[in-house]
Amino acid sequence: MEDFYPSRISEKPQIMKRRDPVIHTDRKHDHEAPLTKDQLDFYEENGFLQIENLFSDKEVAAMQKAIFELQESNSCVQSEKMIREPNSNEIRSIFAVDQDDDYFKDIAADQRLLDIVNHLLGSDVYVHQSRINYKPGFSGKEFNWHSDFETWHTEDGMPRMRALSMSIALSDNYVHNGPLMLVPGSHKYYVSCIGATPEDNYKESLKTQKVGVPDNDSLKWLVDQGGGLSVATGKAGTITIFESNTMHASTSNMTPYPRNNLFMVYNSVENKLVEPFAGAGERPEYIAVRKTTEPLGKEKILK
Ligand code: 6CS
Ligand code: FE
Repeated sequence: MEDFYPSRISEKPQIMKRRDPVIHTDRKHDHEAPLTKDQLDFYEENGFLQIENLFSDKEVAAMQKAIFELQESNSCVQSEKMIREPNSNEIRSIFAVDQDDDYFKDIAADQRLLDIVNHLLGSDVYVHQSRINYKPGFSGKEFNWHSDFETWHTEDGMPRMRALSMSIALSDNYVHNGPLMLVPGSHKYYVSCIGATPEDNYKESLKTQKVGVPDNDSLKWLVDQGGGLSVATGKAGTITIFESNTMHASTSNMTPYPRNNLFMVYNSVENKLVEPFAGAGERPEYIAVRKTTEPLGKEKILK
């Protein structure tokens, strides 16, 4: 298959234009959308969107309890799906929560979320990746600048930009406890990164990402395009949707307040994974789903 977004191949970084729509539904049908025109315009222009109060306080409290229990019950468990902080034994991420736990499976298939995702991606969808990111107080370390799509394309073989992340804040995200930082408008460009992909890169990259991060000049260029930087703060329950190629990062958490988020990555069923473009073998199913790609939701959008 043609590589529309080459990366980690050339010795020089390169910035190219995005070659896919941001909203994959014909915008003539916006009146049927679960989002307002202003929300859709914001997402299309900035590459992310925050929504408050989609879940009730009771639902948010239940999710908080569920991720706390998972953290407690796994504190001594050794599993590949459990990523520890680089310099401590605290849990940084738990992957594939929607595959392993019916409660999270139901959240991923919540029709309120699917209505939005189906509209933005213009098709049926499945979960490409799910995870809880715990960023514990004092010890939670940063996530370097990256476009998720760059990794999913090179390491997982995701062909096109037709996926998005849905992040549900499960603690209050303040400016000071390491919230998500985004470069508004960066989703319109693709930074082709330098550096080959090491074997089993994910074993390191999920703790500290070194390959697939933009060079400083490219990042500055993206920020200088006018959008500056945005910070996705919000009370627990706030949803942040961000496009697969939106450049983002977060700093370490030096405060006593944990920053916990649940992530579901939805991919279009028309954009299923092929062979990884970096040629370095497939990542495990708990990071990049290949088997369970049946469309989610009660009413399927048939094409
Ligand atoms: O490698 C990945 O797929 C993941 N890594 C990061 C740092 N963010 C997105 C994605 O979950
Ligand atoms: Fe990311």
